Amino acid sequence: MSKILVTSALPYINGVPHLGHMVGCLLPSDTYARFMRMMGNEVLYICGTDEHGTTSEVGALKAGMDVQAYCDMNHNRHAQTYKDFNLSFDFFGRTSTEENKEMTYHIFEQLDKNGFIAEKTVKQVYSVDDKMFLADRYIVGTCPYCGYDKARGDQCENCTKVLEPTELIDARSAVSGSKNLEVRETKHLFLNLPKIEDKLEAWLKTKEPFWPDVAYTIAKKWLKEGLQERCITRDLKWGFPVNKKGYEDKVFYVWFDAPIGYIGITKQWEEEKPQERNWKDWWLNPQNVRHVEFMGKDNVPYHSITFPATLLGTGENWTQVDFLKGMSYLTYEGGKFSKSEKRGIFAEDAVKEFPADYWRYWLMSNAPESSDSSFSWDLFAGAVNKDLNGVLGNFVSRVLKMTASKLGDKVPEGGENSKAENELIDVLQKRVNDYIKYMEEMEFRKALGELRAIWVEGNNYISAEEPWAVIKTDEQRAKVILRNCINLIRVYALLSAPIMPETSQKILDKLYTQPTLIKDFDVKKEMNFFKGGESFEVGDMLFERITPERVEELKTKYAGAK
Ligand code: B3M
Ligand code: ZN
Repeated sequence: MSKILVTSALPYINGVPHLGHMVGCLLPSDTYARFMRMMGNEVLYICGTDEHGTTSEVGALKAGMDVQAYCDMNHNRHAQTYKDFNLSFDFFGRTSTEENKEMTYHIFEQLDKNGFIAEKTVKQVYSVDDKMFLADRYIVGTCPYCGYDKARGDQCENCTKVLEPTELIDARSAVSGSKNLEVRETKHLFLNLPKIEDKLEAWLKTKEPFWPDVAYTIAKKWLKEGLQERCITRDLKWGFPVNKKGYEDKVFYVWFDAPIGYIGITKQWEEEKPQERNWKDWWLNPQNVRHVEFMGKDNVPYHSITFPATLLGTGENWTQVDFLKGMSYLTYEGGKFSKSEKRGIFAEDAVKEFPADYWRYWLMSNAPESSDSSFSWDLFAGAVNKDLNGVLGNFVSRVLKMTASKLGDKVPEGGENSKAENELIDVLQKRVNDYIKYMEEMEFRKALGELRAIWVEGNNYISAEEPWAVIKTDEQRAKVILRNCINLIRVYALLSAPIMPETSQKILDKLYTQPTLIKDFDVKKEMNFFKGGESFEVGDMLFERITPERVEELKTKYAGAK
């Protein structure tokens, strides 16, 4: 048994997660954590809300709330949504805690002591009326290139030109609209990445054979372009006050303390049961822990360069990322999800429309792994109707109903497997091996393709063997077929568990049996689990069809303001 530390990128507290966030890191990490537990590993699965930064301050201001209260409220909202999606975190914490503050202070002190912190004076826009320095994107004005009047200080959304805030015409604060802006000098602390570059490159080399292309290419590109010093402090009130003389009125930059948050959150987890848990077993134990990180691809540079460099700079023996799974984006009906335009379906509404497993299945089958993928209601309904209802659901209900009505509510006994069963077992074993291999490699689309194919094998088997016809002339043979089908249903439930945990449990309940590990999965043995005589119940259908009328309704409902 090995120790596997699974982390999902920490969602920003002020955003409402949409399907893209769900499939970008949360669902793949959950699927992997569940799968690895079922393979008999000791898994620690950590996530939480990323709470610092200007966006929280501005969000709270707009909501007319105190920042802490605003974060408390939004943290609970995130936690509830993830619970509704059945994410199996061992702990869902927060980055704004005392635990994370201590961790951030410690790491900063080590970096400073080892000479990796530089001090610099920079020029920045100050809003006199808001009494704060403004981050580039909180300055708006007219784009000097295209004349768009809502261009942000970092980029014009209209013509995509990258801007300096000082280039904007008629610049004003996005917080209050005030034009009373000045350029002021302010001192900041920088992480001296060029000084850690050699160490970082050497470390990255040790990861090369294991890292997926996306992550490795992005990290290499950054190194090739040469690393620059990165500012790790901000002139804000909301955040951890900097623990260095002369900087007490500043706070750490959100991207400095957010990844440290993985560790801080693990400390929170320890504090729930200090006798049993120790954060150091996970974070200061690189020889015995495999750390797998999930994130959207825009987060890759921070996790492959900045954060590893931060940990390397401490000179301490931290557990570093061993495998980094970066995901591309999901679009909504070919366009962007937009909260302000109410376009696209957000996670908290999604689970009100359909059970979590429908989403989990669709999103993982269509995970944007090598390139972006698009959500559409037609595709979603198609997969639910065809794969879930038509193949899996139909097989389960057909087999159990037929057995109950023709032979009673016990697994049929007696008789021996014939060539057809032996062939089925061989085919399934190959597919199961591939499924397990793809899941281990986090090739989710391929894994789900195999899972679907495994379901289809059952349908092919029952169609070819026709127990409903055979029973008229050879009841014993029909019993063998149906017993195999019932065993197959259990196999389906076990293999589907990481993706559809609720459905899996429902199926096992119908068979009055418990979940088990799937390590060294021997199909022949598993197909002989029910030997005959065990009880089962037909119960309800597992899935509901989505009608074309419903699809049209949903399209309209989530199309957004036109
Ligand atoms: N909150 C960005 C994001 O949600 C950021 C991730 C932090 S991971 C340490 O995409
Ligand atoms: Zn422009």
